[in-house]
This record gives sequence, structure tokens and C-alpha cells, in this order.
Amino acid sequence: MKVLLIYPEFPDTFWSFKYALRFIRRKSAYPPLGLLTVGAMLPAGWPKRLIDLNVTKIAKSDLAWADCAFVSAMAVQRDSARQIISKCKEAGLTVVAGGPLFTAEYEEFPDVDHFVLNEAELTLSPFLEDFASGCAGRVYKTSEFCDIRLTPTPKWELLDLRQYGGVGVQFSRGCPFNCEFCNVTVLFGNRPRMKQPEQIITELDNLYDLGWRGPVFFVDDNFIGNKGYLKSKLLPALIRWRDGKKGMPFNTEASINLADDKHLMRMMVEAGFDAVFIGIETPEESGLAECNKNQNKNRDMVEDVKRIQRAGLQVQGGFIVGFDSDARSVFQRQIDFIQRSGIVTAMVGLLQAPKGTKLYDRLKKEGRLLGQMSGNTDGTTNIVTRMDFKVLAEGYAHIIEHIYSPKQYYNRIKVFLREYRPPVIRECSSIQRFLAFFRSVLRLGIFGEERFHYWRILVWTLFHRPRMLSLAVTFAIYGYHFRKISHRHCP
Ligand code: B12
Repeated sequence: MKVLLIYPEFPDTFWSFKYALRFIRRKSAYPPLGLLTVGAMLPAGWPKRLIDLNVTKIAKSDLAWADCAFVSAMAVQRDSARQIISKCKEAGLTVVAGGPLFTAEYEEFPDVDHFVLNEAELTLSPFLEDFASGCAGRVYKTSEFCDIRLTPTPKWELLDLRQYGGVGVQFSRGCPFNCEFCNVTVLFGNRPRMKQPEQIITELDNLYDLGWRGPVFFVDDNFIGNKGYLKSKLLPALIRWRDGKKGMPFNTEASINLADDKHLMRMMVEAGFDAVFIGIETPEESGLAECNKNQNKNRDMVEDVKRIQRAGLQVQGGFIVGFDSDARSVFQRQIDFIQRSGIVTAMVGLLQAPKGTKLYDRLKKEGRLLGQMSGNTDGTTNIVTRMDFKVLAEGYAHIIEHIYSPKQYYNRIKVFLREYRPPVIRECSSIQRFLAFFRSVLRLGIFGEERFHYWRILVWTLFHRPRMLSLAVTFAIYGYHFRKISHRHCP
């Protein structure tokens, strides 16, 4: 069997980082870790090619070479997935699909021959056995969760790492919390399942040996889901691993209660983490109660964010407007929170209901669903909102325009740099970094609408926080991307 592993194209979004990646001449933010893992589970004797449509086009010769296509996708890749599936069918390939999009919505893809849903660790072998005996069924799914201590090391050699801004490593799956809008507990359960530290060390060694020195994203749903195991097993192993290494800063996703544990933050920084993404969602207690985000309730989240920043971790934040309980004042409250906390990378979206979540089921009962979510921060929603949609859309557009306007955005960088105590990770100097700086001078510092703010922050950083100069340039480049995207997505 000759297999094409295909990853559909992402639209231009907040997370695509498309306009920022151009500065470092990379094509995509992250490689498809799910497909690389599936690649490692397929029979060794099957020749494999990975086609990530975010970095390359699919050639006729690839389609002619292959017998079957294994397609992975998340909801935002829906349109591109449909196109590539029909292309593969036209070329006479057997199409097998898996990953979050299909696990949630497989009924919507009549052209796919076989669905191998949920975690491939459990569903792929039964499919392969049936396939080998010529009696493969259409849908393989399970309600069980696998033991990820048995998950193989991703097959990194299938791709050209030089095309990516960062890479992913997964330590755990699942999250102990129950936010109403989130898919994670449906897909991966409430009890975090962890890999053995040795598995992670092997994955990191593989990447290091392949020459990778860029950022590594621990793609866990909630990295601190099991703090005890983290502190006693993984972090000590990572601290040992980092000794003598250069580059490879780590980042991850965690819940806000990270701020309560100084020891954990200290260990994470020592292990080489320099950023965490946190679902803040809303400063309104009523919104937090509505979506069951109890871990964010009754706390001073601005102060929490600052505590994490002071520990040496940049905080990136997710924010949502469009809760039933949101009043018109929510837009300004969100802006104030974002500006005061110094969360430079602030992702703001309208509440959407992913299929399979408690939110989806509730709204279905209430007759308030409008098809599928776009899964995107594009100013759309699949919910009949309580607030008049025109008011909501205008309020949303106002937040986006405000927080990414050069003045506010660069102010935020300064608020952040004042608070931040950067960890000591031995950086890898590279010609690409220097060139990125040079390109930023041209595009942002000379031709950009933000040029005044750009030079002001560089000069300020040079005098007050000289060690963070390269971070300030990185933020300036991100800001360019966020502005481009926001012009596109605001209705
Ligand atoms: C890392 C990550 C990202 C990264 C990068 C993803 C990338 N390029 O690969 C970033 C930060 C960019 C990202 C962004 C977004 N993400 Co995201 N992300 C994740 C996260 C945390 C981990 C994904 C991962 O790498 N997992 C590790 C691999 C090993 O697991 P896996 O991909 O699931 O693959 C396994 C199975 O699914 C299956 N499988 C996967 N593919 C295939 C294919 C075949 C053929 C087979 C047989 C099996 C199979 O086998 C694998 C092994 O078990 C997941 C949550 C999660 N735990 O999966 C959310 C998740 C995938 N993201 C999600 C969402 C909604 C988003 C955003 C829309 C968020 C937003 N509001 O903007 C954006 C969209 C991206 C964009 N560009 O606009 C949702 C998707 C829901 C859905 N129904 O599609 C998830 C599930 C999180 C959630 N809360 O619901 N994300």
C-alpha cells in the first residue's frame, strides 16, 4: 500500500501566523502531529509521503503514485478537506479520514471510504486488520480512551522541518475541567493521561538530532492537569535534558490556577518553558459561571497573569464574547482586561458551539443552533445569540480594532515587558533571526503604519530591558500579522 498522509490547508487566521512567518521565511506555524503519529502506526513496509497543503501543493504525480490517502483535519480545515477528498476520489484513491473534524462530523463527508475516528491507537489496528482481509467497514470508533504510554514517537522524518515556525510534542491528553464550549473532554476525557518522561525525552532527542532548535509546543489540553506527576516526573527529566542544550524554548497550554503554584512555575521555567496559553475567556463572573469555567471564578485574573509573567512565562490568552449573560458593557471590560494584563497575544473570538459539546446539546434543545461552527476567530457564530447579533458583531469588531491598533498593541508590549522576568534559555543565534529583524525594520519601521510605535518600543526596550530586544521585535512582527487578520475578519 502506498500512502499519502494529507493535511488540508488552514484559512488565514489568528493562529495561522501566516504574515509573521514570512519574516522568518517559514510556511506554516506547526506540522500535523496527529498524522505524524498515525504515520508511525501504519505498517513499516508501506511507503509513505506526507503532503501538508500549508507548505506545498499536491502534485499529480503524488496522486498517481499512491493507493490510498489518509486525511486528518480540524474544523477550520473543513473546506480544504472537502476539496482534497474529492481530488483523491477522482484519482481513484481509497480515502481514510480521522482526527477531530471527522470524529465530530463524519456524517457530513459522504465521499470518504473509511472513517478511523477517535484515538488511532484504538481504532487503527481493527481497521487495518479488516482492510487486509478485504472486509473493512465504513466507521471505526470507540468511547474508550487509550493508554498514551503506548503511543509511538511521531515519524518526523516524513516532513521538512525547515518549513515550520514551531513543532509539537504531546505529553498528556484530557483535562480535569468541564468548560461547556470545549471539545476536549468529549474527545479526550476528564482524567489526564500522561506519557512516560522517557517517551518525551526520546521525542525531544529525535528533534534535536534532526537539527531542530526552534520552539517546541507541548500541545497538551492542560499541561498542569496532573501537577503531582509533572513535578515529580516530567519536569525533573526535562530539567536534566536541557542541561547543555541550546535553543528549543518550550510553550504550552495551562489553566489559570498555574498562578497559585510558585514551585511549579519555577520548575517549568527551569525546564525551558517561556510561554503559556491560558483560556481567560471573560472578566465577567456571570459569563464564567454560565460556561462552567469555575477555575477562573472568584480570582483577580489580572494579578494572576502578572504573577505568571513575573515568574518568567509569557501569558497568551483566549477571550470570548457572546455569552447569554453578556451585557453591552462586556466589550469595554474585555479591552480593559487585555490592556491591563499585558497579554500581547490575545485571541478574541465569538462564542461558537462545537458539535459534541454540552453547549451544542443545550442550544440544540433551545432551538438556537445555526449549522456547524467555523471553528475560527472570524466574527461568525453558529449560535442564535441573546444579544442582538448586530450589536455583538459591532462590539466584537470594536475590541479587535482597538487591541490591535498600533497604539494599544505597542502599549501592551510595554506593560508586559515591564512585568516579565525572562528565563535564561541559551538562544541559538541564526542568520534567519537577523534577517527577520532587518525585514521588520523595512516593513514595519520604514513602510509600516506602526513605524512611530515600532521605533519607540525598540528604543525603550534597549534602554530599559535590553535582554528582551529580540522579544520586542518578535511581538512587533506578530502585531503585523494580527492587524492583517483583523482587517480581514471584522464584519
Ligand atoms: C496543537 C493544537 C493546535 C495548534 C496547531 C495544530 C496543528 N497545526 O497541528 C494551534 C495552536 C495552531 C491550534 C489552533 C486551533 N485549534 Co487547535 N488544538 C491543538 C491541540 C491542543 C492538540 C492537537 C495535536 O497536535 N494533538 C496531538 C495529536 C497526536 O493528536 P490528534 O491530532 O488528535 O491525532 C490523533 C487522533 O485524532 C487521530 N488522528 C488524527 N488525524 C488522523 C488522521 C487519520 C487518517 C487517522 C486514521 C487518525 C487520525 O490519531 C491521532 C493519534 O491518536 C488540540 C486538542 C487535542 N488534544 O487534540 C486542539 C484542537 C484540535 N484545536 C481545536 C480548535 C477549535 C482550534 C482553533 C479553531 C482555535 C481557535 N479558536 O482559533 C484553531 C484553528 C487553527 C487555525 N490555524 O486557525 C479543536 C478542534 C475541534 C474540531 N472539531 O475540529 C481541538 C480539538 C481543541 C478543542 N478544544 O476542541 N490548535
